[in-house]
Amino acid sequence: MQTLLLGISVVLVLVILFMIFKLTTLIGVAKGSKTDVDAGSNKVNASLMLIFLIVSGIITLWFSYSWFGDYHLPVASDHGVITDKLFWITMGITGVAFVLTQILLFYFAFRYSYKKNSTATYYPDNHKLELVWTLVPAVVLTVLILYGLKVWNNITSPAPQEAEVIEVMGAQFAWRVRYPGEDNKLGRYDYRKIDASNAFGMDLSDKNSLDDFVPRELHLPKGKPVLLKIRARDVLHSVFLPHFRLKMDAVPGMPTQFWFVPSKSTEDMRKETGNPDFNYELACTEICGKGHFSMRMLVVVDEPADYEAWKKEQKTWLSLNPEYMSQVPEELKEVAMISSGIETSESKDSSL
Ligand SMILES: [Cu+2]
Repeated sequence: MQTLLLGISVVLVLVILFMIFKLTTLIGVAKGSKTDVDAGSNKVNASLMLIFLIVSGIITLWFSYSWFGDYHLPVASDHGVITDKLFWITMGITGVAFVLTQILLFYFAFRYSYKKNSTATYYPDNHKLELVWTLVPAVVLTVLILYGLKVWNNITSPAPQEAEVIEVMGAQFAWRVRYPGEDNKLGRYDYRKIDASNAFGMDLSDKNSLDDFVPRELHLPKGKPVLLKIRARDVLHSVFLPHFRLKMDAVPGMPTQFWFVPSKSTEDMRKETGNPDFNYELACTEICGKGHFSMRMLVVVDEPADYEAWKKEQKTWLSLNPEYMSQVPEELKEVAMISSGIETSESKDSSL
């Protein structure tokens, strides 16, 4: 509070000094003893423009260089290489235009600041010049947009048939993932079935739900296409897998999807980064409420054989929540026992 008051008083003192300066200048003009209005402050402003250009230029270059690794993560997916290329081409073209225009903007403010007796040249228009600065950006932007569209169509094309299908669901405040189990088919869901244990609202009257499993980590196979089926249970969330250059909103009532091929396992990445503790993560990039920061899930990319072995180890959701057998229709009960891996009363009897 004290610091705030001190800050406010400093600002007020500066404002008062500025007003006194202005007032004396105006009195000078009124008396006729001063005709050179504001020449001093004009010079100060002109020099400040140049100082701002140089200082902010140095800070930007230094920051971009020394923090490069923090905002440009190593890429770990096939399409990520293509989107990175698009990003850097766009950054190169717009970056050069930005730097040139900023240098001219601040330099001109300095160079052409008010000077006594200097008058501006009368130069109303130049058709050739206007044509050039309209056509060149138009052509460059059209090429960039067409290239971007091509890349977007490529990465959002339908997933290959053999893709691993995994459901990702955002809910305040955690990600949950569901795998289709041995049948490779995710079961139906119904929001009316959601309760404390059945977070996905899995519909157990669907045969395909019986062997679905819900692990705590997102495992992905290296070198195989993966199709993420994305949905949200309450508010907007956004699936963000930065190393895979993947970002897709999770929208309540409107499932979205994204397919990609992870190209480096967690082990590969630990070697590449030289960090033995490296882990991929799934984050949320939609401010979805108070606990938004905690929406983080560990992602593990396995070699294909390890991935299959991990899948085999997973227990089905139904076997971990056997009380939900009551929701399974009579004709599916036996199938449910077998496909979910629940011990039947007969198998228990025979083991006695
Ligand atoms: Cu979220």
